[in-house]
Amino acid sequence: MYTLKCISRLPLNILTFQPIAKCSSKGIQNATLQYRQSVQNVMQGVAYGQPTPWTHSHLIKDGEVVPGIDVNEFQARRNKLMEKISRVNKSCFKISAHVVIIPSASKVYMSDKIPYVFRQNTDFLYLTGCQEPNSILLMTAINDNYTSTLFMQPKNPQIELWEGPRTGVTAALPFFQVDQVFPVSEFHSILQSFLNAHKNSIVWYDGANILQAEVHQNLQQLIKTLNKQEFNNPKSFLHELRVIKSKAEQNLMRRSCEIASAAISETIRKSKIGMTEHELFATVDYESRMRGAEFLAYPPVVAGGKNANVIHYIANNQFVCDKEMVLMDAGCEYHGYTSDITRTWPINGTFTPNQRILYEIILDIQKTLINKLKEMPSLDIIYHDMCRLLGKRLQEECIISKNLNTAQLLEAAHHCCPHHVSHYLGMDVHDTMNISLYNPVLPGMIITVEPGIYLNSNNKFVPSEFHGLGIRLEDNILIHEHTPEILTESCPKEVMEIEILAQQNQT
Ligand SMILES: [Mn+2]
Repeated sequence: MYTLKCISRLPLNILTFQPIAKCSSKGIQNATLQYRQSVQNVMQGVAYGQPTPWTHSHLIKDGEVVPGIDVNEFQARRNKLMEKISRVNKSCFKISAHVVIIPSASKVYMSDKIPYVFRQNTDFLYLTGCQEPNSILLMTAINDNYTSTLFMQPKNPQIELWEGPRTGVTAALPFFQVDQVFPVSEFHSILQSFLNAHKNSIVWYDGANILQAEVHQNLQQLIKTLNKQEFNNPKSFLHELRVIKSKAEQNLMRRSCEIASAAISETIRKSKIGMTEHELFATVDYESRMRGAEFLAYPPVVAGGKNANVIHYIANNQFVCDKEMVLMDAGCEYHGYTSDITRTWPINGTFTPNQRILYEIILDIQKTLINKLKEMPSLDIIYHDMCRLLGKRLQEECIISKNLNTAQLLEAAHHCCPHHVSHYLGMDVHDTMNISLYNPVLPGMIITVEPGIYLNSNNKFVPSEFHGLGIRLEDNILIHEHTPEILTESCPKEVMEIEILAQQNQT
């Protein structure tokens, strides 16, 4: 059992850094029972740096480290990562010791003492559930023995008076159920001891992504003294784990998608001629938070009229006039899991004939692509299908010339929709970017399907009467063996549904 006394004994082990516990799955189960009891008995009086079951029972259940995710799941994730890393390199290099370093994010300030909203480094959060800045996770593998060590900012009444409680070193051990916890000030010497004891070990650290400047500098110094050229990046292994969502993650994603679907529906219902993009932004933000989302997952695109031709339009400061459409790309973050939806609707509640022709083309293409997911294609195949279908449908409606050959038609389609049609979705909006778009989709993956059309005044392929129109439809899909599950199904997109909804608040 992990108790306070256990920590005070630990320094005896530091220098050789022998693993003090091996995380077998049976060990995890036994430890979990003890963990829950010990955490409850010992730690209820401690102020934590994040919600706990006994301080925020409306958010987080007994046995969970963050809302919806059990402490076992975090242990299993760490073990799986270390298994992957040791297995691959055992066969390649015959090296038996590995050390993986994952820093947390640090606070970022917009001006003097005014922080941006803190967002934890996703990989660190995925492996620990720890929400605190300036912490570090260090994992080691010696043969088949794995250890996880957290380095936490120590308790400090003076700082905590201003910034709120820190979990601290003592409470972190039973709460996060890692093997060891030390103050962050000891990170460097403990790492050094490990590397001295295991001279041929491989150091895994994402040197391209500087999260804590001081830690990064120290690590670079260290790698030089070890005569190693560079770090090995653990990101691809982590993304291989993260791209497949567990049942707990699927449930959180379902809820994130439900919230954003309801918030966007409600925004369409409240919209009317003469509203500003800013007011529509405020509405979707409000409706998301009121349903339990922490915040919007990204600055939303709220584009009236021809502003929709700018793919990443986020100025959101213009009026939306009669006969214009609104393109809204918005999603929320719910307990660390994001949704990413786009809907386009006529601000006055009725599509013009040209708007409707284009809308129906995009809707049809989107449904075809979603249906195709049954065949478990790669996202790249879905993209090429979109380009092909877009060109074909625009020709059928006599919007693009029928005289174009196949290559010219694809070029025209690419001109009308210059972005990809899909990305992985999860804790990050553009999730697991190290996973190739050429891989076939697998059960447990969550992806977006988002065909669009943007006809700016430079577009020579289409008649000028279509210029200024911009439409995108985006849904979030959980891949299953036979039938894809549309997590954003409750957000309307049929022409009739959209028109009825958008007509409700017109005066
Ligand atoms: Mn998207």
